[in-house]
Amino acid sequence: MRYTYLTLAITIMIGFSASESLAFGEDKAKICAEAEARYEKLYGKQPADSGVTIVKMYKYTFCPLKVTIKQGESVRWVNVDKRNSHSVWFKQEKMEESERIFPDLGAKVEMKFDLPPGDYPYLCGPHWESDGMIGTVTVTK
Ligand SMILES: [Cu+2]
Repeated sequence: MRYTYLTLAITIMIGFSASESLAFGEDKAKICAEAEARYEKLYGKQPADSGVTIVKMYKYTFCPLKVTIKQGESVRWVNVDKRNSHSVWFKQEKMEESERIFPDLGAKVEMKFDLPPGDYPYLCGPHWESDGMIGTVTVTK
């Protein structure tokens, strides 16, 4: 009998955390779909320059959350929000935080990655603690 109660309790806990993370994932997917639409409205449909991957900053989210680039390529962060400013900060790499990027047309941060292959997590200075605004750039050979 005790075993049954314990199993039930564990099942409920697992069920709860699974639905929590699912809701979170769906939310981010929806935000990023909106960010895509915003970007297209602001900048049109033209493809990015070659060797440049674009990350949109929108509603406390980096979209896409993770990007993979080749060593020597660049990432351009564009704010497609309506009001908030954001930044790009590779804190773990002991790099300086970028300036705050406001949602002005053409405002961006662009960085070329000559770093060794690996995962480089980064933060938005004003929103990483409060809203979990965190992204990753993966550099490959
Ligand atoms: Cu931010």
